Amino acid sequence: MSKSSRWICFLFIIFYLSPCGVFAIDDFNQAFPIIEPDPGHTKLRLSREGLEAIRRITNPIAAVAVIGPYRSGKSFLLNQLLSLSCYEGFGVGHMRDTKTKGIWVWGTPVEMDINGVKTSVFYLDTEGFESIGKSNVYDDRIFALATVLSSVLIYNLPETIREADISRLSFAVELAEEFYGRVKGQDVAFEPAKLLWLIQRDFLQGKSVKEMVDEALRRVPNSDGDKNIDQVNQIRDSLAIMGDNSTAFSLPQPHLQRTKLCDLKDGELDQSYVKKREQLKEVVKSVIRPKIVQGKSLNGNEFVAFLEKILEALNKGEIPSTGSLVEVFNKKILERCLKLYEDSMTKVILPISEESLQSIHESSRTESLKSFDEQHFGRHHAKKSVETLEEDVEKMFKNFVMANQYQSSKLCEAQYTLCEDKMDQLQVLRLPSMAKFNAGFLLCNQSFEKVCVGPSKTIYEQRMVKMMGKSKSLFIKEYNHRLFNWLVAFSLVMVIVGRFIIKFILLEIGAWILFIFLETYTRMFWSPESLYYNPVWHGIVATWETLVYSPILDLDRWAIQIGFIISILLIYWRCCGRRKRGPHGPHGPHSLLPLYASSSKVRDRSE
Ligand SMILES: Nc1nc2c(ncn2[C@@H]2O[C@H](COP(=O)(O)OP(=O)(O)O)[C@@H](O)[C@H]2O)c(=O)[nH]1
Ligand SMILES: [Mg+2]
Repeated sequence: MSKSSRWICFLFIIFYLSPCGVFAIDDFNQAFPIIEPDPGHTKLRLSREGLEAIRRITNPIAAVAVIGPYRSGKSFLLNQLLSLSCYEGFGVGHMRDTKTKGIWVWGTPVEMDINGVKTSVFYLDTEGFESIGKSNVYDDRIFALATVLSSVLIYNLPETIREADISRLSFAVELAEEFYGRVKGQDVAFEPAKLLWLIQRDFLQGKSVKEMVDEALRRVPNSDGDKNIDQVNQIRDSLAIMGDNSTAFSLPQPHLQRTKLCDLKDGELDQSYVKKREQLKEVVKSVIRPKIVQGKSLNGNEFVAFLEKILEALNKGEIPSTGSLVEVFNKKILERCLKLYEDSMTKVILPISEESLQSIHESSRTESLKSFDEQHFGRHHAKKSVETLEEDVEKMFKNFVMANQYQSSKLCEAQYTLCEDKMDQLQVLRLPSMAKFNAGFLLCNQSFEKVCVGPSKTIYEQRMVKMMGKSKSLFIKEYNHRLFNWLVAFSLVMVIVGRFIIKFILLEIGAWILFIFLETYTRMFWSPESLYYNPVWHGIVATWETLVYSPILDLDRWAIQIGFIISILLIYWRCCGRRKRGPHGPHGPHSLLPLYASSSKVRDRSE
């Protein structure tokens, strides 16, 4: 980096850190812009200086905004209300080139005690309408913003009320219709501005200003069904309904010499004007209330945040619409209601059946929509917010459905694997038992029915049926075969036991019979399968089943232990049984079993 560029950087940083770089305002006794037009002069943007002036306020804030046609004396009137000369206050038309652009605020609020609440009242000046070269939408935006921000909206009219003025107020009407009447002491209340018709000149022609307003607001006959007249009539109706929310007031001419007004002191102005102006101040004071948004008054920072929100909504669409404002106000309520839905859904322990989830979703959704209905802003324009809530709820529900599906398949898969393992275990039983297999099969089925719930159940049920069916047919196929082998082995073992160990001839004979039956039968009929249809085989199977598996004894499990105990008993019987018999000699107590005669003979000989 070159030396000179380093210097430039340094100066740049110093400039930004200096007080003027961070907008330190020393004197708040001046007018500041808060809203400016963007270069295209269609949308609005915030102006930092004015916001600084508002931010520092800690009291509840109220605002008085003056709207009306361009050069209708708005700035002059505001100066009069603030007891400021044209040279100190808002720039008055004829003396300065720059006319008010956007919305301006007088930096020092007027402190008022409103029902015991110390309130800071800001005065807002607006750019007038009916000026050339700008889109109407721009005027509407400024108008809408002033309507929303203020607690008292002074509609400054140099002449009588015209149709154009009434239709211009359609936004205020819409707003009032949307937000008015929802002020039920809930934390969602939003009070629309009080409208003050201010007729500046003596156009009353003998009527009182109230009469004039009433007349202006009376429906005009529309026999031709002109759409425009119809629309204005509707606004008239609505404005008339808002009756108690609007006041009418008239001000006479301050002085005949229009251009010299700024140089005249109070004493030089028309005294009836001065008197009426003071009355107007009192009227404003009597109707003004701190701005209440969602149940609470706003301090400086909150007021600025509110302003930002409104501006964003008004700049959003092509035209400033009540709908977009309603959306802004409903945003928080919407979030709350969505949370309500979410909370009641997260209470559900997943997985559950699809029908149950659906019905919980429906009741939670209804509850959430009901709560929104009780709290929301907007009588006619809340539809969009309701749609958004419905969409969000549906989106959230989809996530729950997916989570349910995932949990369900996780659980069913685990249970399926468990059953599959169990079935595999039952396949390789040491002592094949149909009863044990069936019991395991049943248990598996039952626990699957109990554990596997949710949307994956059907598909896993099908897999289970298939797997279990396969496993069962495999088991049956193997069962007879293994039992046959087992019985052959068993008969041979019994032959040995009967002959050499317990030496019980009946056992040996029985074992031989069994062995011969098994072997000859299969040899005679060439296949062991034919044996399995034989009733004798069925008898054998029944006996085997009773022996091998019963609710009391599972031989497959205890076979080794039982075999071990029997062996011990046999060995004991063989050794100790003989010794005991020894002293009695040949005449000792005889065994109850028909033993082999040879063993006693051998003993005789040795004796
Ligand atoms: N005759 C008359 N002139 C006024 C009145 N109020 C303001 N003026 C003059 O009208 C011109 C425009 O006033 P200004 O306050 O700048 O109007 P704004 O554009 O609505 O803010 C100035 O020359 C004022 O002196 C009034 O009540 N009567
Ligand atoms: Mg002005």
